[in-house]
Amino acid sequence: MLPDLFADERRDATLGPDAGILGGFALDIADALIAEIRRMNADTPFRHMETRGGRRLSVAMFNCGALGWISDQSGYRYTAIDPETDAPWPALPPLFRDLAGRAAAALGFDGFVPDACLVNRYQPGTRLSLHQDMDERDKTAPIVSVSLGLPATFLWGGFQRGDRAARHRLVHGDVTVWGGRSRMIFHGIDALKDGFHPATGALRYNLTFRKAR
Ligand code: MD3
Ligand code: FE
Repeated sequence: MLPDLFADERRDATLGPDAGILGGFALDIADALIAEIRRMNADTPFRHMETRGGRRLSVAMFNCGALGWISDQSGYRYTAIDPETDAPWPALPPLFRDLAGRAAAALGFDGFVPDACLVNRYQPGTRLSLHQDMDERDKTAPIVSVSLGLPATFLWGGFQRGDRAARHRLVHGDVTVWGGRSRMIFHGIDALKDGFHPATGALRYNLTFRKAR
């Protein structure tokens, strides 16, 4: 798999089996992706969800697509209705769906059609501690993520929380794809460093495309 991954100066990298970084894969449409985030955010606020234990997530989030990931006092789950607006999540923009399908196919996952897109917003200091993505019914589908704005340090762990994590830099326009044997890897984002990016200011956005059901 991925015979040409190190073929040129692109920052593509394999992370593990069935997982890779596609350096700059979304760079040509990054401005359009950010415009879609801002358009949807006009009606659908970013919010800091709470964990079952009552802790507030430092990442702010909203969703688009048929289903959205939420966390509250009852735990984690996917819902069709945004509990904040009592309306369906905004539709998945065709540009988003097309990008996710092309990125998945680049790693050999053909026919990926996401039904959920989590939009994460990081401010300086925001972190996402090591976790597994376990709330999706179909664990055979890959997950595609898109980094926009400020750079971040991605933590790539093992199959147990205590496993030592490798660190990878993710920058504006990078796309990552995770499936197969890497689907249940512990992963996270280190505390975001202060900075300014011309496309987003002092923010990092991450789009995470999933097949939730
Ligand atoms: C590796 N988000 O929303 S995306 C998440 O940058 C999440 O906002 C991070 O982890 C972010 O759950 C990282 C990359 C990612 C997503 C899912 C994975 C990496 C993954 C699932 C399995 C292994
Ligand atoms: Fe995750």
